[in-house]
Amino acid sequence: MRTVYSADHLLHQSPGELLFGEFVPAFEKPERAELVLNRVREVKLGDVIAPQPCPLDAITRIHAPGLVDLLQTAHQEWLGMGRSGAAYPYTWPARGMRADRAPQTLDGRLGFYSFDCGTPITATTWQAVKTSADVALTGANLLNTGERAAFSLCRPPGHHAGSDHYGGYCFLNNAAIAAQRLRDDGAGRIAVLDIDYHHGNGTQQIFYGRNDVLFVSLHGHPDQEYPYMLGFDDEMGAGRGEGFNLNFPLRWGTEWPAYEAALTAGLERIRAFGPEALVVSLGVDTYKDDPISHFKLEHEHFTRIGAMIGALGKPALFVMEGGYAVAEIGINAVNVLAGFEGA
Ligand code: OKP
Ligand code: ZN
Repeated sequence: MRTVYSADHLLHQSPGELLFGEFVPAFEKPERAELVLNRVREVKLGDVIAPQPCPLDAITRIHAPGLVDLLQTAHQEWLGMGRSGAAYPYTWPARGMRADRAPQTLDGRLGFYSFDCGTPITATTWQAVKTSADVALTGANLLNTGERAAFSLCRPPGHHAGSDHYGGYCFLNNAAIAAQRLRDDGAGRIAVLDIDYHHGNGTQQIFYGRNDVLFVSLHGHPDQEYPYMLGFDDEMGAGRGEGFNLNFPLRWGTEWPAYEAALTAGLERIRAFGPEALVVSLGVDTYKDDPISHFKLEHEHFTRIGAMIGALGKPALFVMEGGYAVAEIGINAVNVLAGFEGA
């Protein structure tokens, strides 16, 4: 399969994040995408192509204009206030506060449109974020031209970004933007399968009221794991979307047998839904040595995951999400893709 990649991802580099009260180097770093790309080339997965720049309206199909505008302008405004470094939010709306209107000040808007402090905006973040969405859209276009599969090597990742909020290293929801593109280009039903270790709260929120996009996610249980406030198994969709959201929260220490059982059940629901195509939020932070995660998958299990997805017999767009065991991220991610192709 072909890989869509752009070096523009290097334009986003987080200066660091808070971890247990200390400011530490960011886990989500540029090396991640470079090492996945190296592995794609090493195993000769297929051609590596550049993204086509897409108009902004593919993004505003999913995201609020206020969020998109903030991502584009926040850092310039930050500098204009005499500040340096990256723009971080520090105050967020809580229950009972005004959620019906965005604040006017930059600090107000940074908090209003985000849900954590681990997702800083630098001077060149927007270019990286916009190109990451283009990488996803270009992958969707490959499926539209009849390819059975494509790999969008997105960075920054996207599945935590909701319609009007960013966070969790994510600014725009690449997988959701791609799924919407597939719908807009004629697919009646699309399934999004999220196998990143963390719950794809953004993707769930975006499609929660819809029955044309099924969301299925396997992830660390929100009783134990980020993002803590979404991803429980009683979240099944709302209104017309009822029955079209399916979460498999799994406990710390989850090993292959329990993971395989959940994936089998998730794929069964996708099969019953009968989508024209699948978008896979491909995070490999389920790996046993991931520094911020607590599942126990090994290299070979990623191959098996790919084969199980391939056995659905549907076209699939793989969109890169997380994975922080950097030395092994290429092996794990490309094992899923090779497993899919071998199925
Ligand atoms: C993004 B993706 C460790 C705490 C967790 C946010 C995790 C975001 C994961 N510093 N911080 O789903 O891989
Ligand atoms: Zn993750």
